[in-house]
Amino acid sequence: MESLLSPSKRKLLIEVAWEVCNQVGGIYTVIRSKVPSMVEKWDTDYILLGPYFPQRAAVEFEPITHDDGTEIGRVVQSMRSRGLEVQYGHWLITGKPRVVLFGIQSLGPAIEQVKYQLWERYQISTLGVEDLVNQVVGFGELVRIFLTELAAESARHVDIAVHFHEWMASSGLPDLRRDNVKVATVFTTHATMLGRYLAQNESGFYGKLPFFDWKREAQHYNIEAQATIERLSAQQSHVFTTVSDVTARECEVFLGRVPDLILPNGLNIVRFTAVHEFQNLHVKFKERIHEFVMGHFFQSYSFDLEKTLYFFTSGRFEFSNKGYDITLEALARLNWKMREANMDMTVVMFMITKQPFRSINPDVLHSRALLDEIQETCKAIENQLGDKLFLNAAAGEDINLPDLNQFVDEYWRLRLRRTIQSFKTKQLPPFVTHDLVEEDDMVRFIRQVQLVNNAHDRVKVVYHPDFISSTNPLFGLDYGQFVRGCHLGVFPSYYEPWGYTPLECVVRGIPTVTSDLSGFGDFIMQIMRDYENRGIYVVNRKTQSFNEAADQLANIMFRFVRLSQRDRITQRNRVENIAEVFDWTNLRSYYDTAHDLALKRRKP
Ligand code: G6P
Ligand code: 1S3
Repeated sequence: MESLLSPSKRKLLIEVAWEVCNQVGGIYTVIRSKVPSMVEKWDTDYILLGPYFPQRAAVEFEPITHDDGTEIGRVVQSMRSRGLEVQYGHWLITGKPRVVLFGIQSLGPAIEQVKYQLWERYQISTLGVEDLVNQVVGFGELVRIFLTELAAESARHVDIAVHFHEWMASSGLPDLRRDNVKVATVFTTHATMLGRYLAQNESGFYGKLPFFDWKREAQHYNIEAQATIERLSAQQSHVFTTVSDVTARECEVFLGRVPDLILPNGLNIVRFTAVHEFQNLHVKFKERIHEFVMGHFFQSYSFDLEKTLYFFTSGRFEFSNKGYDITLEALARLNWKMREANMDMTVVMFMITKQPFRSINPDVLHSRALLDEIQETCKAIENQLGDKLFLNAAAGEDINLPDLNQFVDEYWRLRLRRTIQSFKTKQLPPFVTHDLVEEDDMVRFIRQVQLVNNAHDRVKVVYHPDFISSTNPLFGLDYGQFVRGCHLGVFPSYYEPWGYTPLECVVRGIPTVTSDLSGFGDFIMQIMRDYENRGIYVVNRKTQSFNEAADQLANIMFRFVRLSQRDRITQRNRVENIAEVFDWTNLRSYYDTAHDLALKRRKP
């Protein structure tokens, strides 16, 4: 198709998302990691729009305080002069793009008129909706005002493409089309609202998919406003896209439009020049996980850390969507297989998610502290012994090694004995690290499959109902470091439009399990034949029953446990080698196509 655009016109790209300078979930990762490669192409003709939350923005936003003479700066001034709160500055991330953030409250009572019009024009009822929807509608209106003014001021000499991410950014999109504002629009849905709810609540979701009545289901789950904004945005954008073929099927049913394009998600990948560097990091951070494991388990019993593998899963608490159920079921089968085979290996599985809790379990904290004390005492004994042995060796005539006990003070011996005594307990190591506000499905399932950390179990479970951060006293690692220290990531999701978690393993050289119902798994199967050989295992959840898929997963893990250390090292090298495929410098081209197409469609 030949471009109909005037070659002399400048192009401007604007991306709009609720998660600009406001981290909530996966979309933040998409936008933020993509920025460097967008800036590389668009330079200063790339701007992002987001909501303004002062506390969140404080750490990642730097205002532009002078008149920069740009069309964006002028529109910002004009909106401010009408009493609207508009922040304009740089997002302090790699690439440092310009951003415009809108203070939603500054719309004041005008929000009521906006909501009335949503009803009058599109039959979107926002009566009695949760506050988040009200905020989203306010944000959408401010975005609409901004784009309308910008187009009026500059569309004669600039071609403007606007990319909206999710319904939370796009409630103003239908009006932009209705008013024929001169901007080309792309709308990307990163998951459908209805898909998220129905996959979680309707058994056999994929089989029933073609037969769902979107409106009835939206009413049933009380998400009619959200689902309708999403549907209208999909239908009224010049170009409609989603993140995977898996989600594209839902879009057809729930949003009434087949996506024009699929835009797979990438990361901004920085690889080490020396190949062995990431392997060294694995060892370094594995040591830190060892420390936690010693504190947590060794008060009850011990096992050989040289023969211990760390598996983990991580994600928001959508119990069956994220495949936590099948993971636990498969682990129970793995435990049985390992015991039957008389294996001396141990697998420690970390289930990382976020659930309401009161505090870290005091016993877990206490045992961690006691372990630290044992370590300090050992260090003190080591120093004392070393010094005295040296003196003795230098001064003495006897060339044989003396009895070392004589070099350690009674005080240190007693202290070590006492600490070890209070460290030891007859109780089983807890399988949950925090005091939960209430018992949840994870706890119930762990009990049901009896993975309760008995001494004879080859598979141990640590349920950590909080995301990992470096301030966390149990690990003292950030999420990326924790991933590096593990051996295998396990993410056999049932509902996952894309799924960054397996990709986050791949780029750190950690093998991973995904599923063919996740966008990432589906994509890898399309682009690579020998993915398993490269350390990416895909569980078939599309055509297998829960039971069959659990068996497949148990077998995958059992094979992994039987790999030699040499095999594991080779596999880590192979998986890390794939990373570049997912670098935005490669995947940006999908976005480029979407923007070009929107600009072409807008023109005629
Ligand atoms: C890296 C290091 C090796 C180490 C190995 C442990 O490859 O370079 O020195 O032996 O990790 O691997 P493992 O799979 O047992 O944690
Ligand atoms: C969504 O975030 P989620 O975890 O709620 O968007 C992500 C980015 O596209 C995607 O990776 C994920 O699968 C979706 O579910």
